[in-house]
Amino acid sequence: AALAGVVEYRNVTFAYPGAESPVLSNISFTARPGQTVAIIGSTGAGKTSLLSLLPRLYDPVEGEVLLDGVPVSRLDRAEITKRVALVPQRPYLFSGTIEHNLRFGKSEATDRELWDALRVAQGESFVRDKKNGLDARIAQGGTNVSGGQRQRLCIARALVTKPRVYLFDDSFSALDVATDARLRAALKQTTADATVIIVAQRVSTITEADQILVLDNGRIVDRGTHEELLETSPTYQEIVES
Ligand code: M5T
Ligand code: MG
Repeated sequence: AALAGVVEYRNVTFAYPGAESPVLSNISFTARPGQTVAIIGSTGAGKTSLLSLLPRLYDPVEGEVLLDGVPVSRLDRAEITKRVALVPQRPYLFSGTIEHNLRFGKSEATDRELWDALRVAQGESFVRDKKNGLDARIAQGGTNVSGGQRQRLCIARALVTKPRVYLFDDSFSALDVATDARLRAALKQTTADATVIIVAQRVSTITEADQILVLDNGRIVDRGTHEELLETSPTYQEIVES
């Protein structure tokens, strides 16, 4: 099971280079293939920072992040990228066709695979509606598509790489509630064997997660399922009511 996709954060503390105080303190959790782990918490809590440590955008100052039992500090980024796809909070599209944007990171994907990914990401119909389909041009920064379309193209791009681990950083926030629900249902099937870590703003996006981590000021203050947290976590209750 060398390529299973088990993610473990072990006593991770992290500060940005040059910063005095850590933005993450003593973070520990495990996410296994077939599981969805959700991270919720107020703005600035450290959710994006937490995700950034797995693909080694930064390295922890203490503790370890492990992928299939191996500290990621021993893997190079290219090796990690084959197994881990991060859909960033501000998804990036570059100047080129939709096809170029989708193939970024996996140039050998077939057209069939691109359309399959678009279908799951709920992006099939708007690409079909474009006169040139996959050949339609995207402007630098994706300024000629809506925020929700941009998110869906970036989710499709991640699906095309068929990773073992998906990191979704607030990837559903620009979608209306119905599209969000359809996308998550389709994703659930497609990513059934993968490890999914998802940062969300809306509680409705994560009620079915196997484990929810409540992040506050860089610390995991509570963890459990939605039902458990409703009973035990005042911080979670506040988020639900907000
Ligand atoms: C946590 C600081 C940020 C905040 C804390 C990305 C980034 C963040 N920070 C930096 O100093 N440099 C950086 O490059 O770290 O920020 P976060 O992890 O982005 O928080 P979040 O994702 O929970 O917030 P949000 O608004 O996306 O819900 O003090 O200044
Ligand atoms: Mg963030």
